[in-house]
Amino acid sequence: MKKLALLIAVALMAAPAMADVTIELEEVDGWIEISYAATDADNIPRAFGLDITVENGEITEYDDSGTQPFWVYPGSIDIEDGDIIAEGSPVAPSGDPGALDPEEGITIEMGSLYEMGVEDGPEASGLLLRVQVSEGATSITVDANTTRAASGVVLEDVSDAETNMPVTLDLDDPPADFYVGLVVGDREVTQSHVDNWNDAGQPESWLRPHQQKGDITGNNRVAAGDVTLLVEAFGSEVGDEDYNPAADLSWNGRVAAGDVTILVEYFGSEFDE
Ligand SMILES: [Ca+2]
Ligand SMILES: [Ca+2]
Repeated sequence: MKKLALLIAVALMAAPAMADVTIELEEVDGWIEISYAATDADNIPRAFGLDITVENGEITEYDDSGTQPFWVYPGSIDIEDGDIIAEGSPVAPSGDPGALDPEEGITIEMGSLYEMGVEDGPEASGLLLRVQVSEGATSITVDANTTRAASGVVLEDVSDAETNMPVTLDLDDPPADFYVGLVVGDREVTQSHVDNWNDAGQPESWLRPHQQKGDITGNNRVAAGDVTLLVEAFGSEVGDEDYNPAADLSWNGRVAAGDVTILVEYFGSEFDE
């Protein structure tokens, strides 16, 4: 009997405290995504009041497109004759009671107009908001804004959720400035470009608009010096000692015939800047 009690005690200690709602932070393509997940699909979040702070930096941009329908923003929504005429912003105005000042961070307040389970209603998990932070930021933290909600999350049954907050994501590497959809020179960055860029050690050279046209040296001309560097790296791929990402004009992780073709096409070009 004693042994069983001990086993149960050990099992209890090993099990993490069960939160009703967990908040997650993840870096995706230069953005930091703030997501949530509810444990009980029958009692999911109805509203959030969250403070987002950044260590050694600030939030420079946010984007609520394509996120879960928590888009009633009490601080800034406009309603006229029963119709929502402006959806406003998820960020509480800094003058609002309890809202963070811009130099401290941002406070978001989001609620759903609809009940769970109906069309346009929220789901048990999903994306809340994407933010970008300034270069050099070392971490980002999401915590409850207790002025708005005691625990930061109000559930469908109007109780305060148990959560895992505060949640912090360390940003050892500054957010990538080379992301899907970025246009560099004439080329739009794809996911495979981003993968190759990360594998190659995030080369600055790929952010130069003329590198993709054969300016390997970075002097705004495609000339003999570029040919020399391409020849030196020819036949190499990411991970090889002689792989030179600046010579990988096609951004495919290899310095090969395709890169020679590009360099030949632009050989002799001079660019303004
Ligand atoms: Ca050059
Ligand atoms: Ca290549």
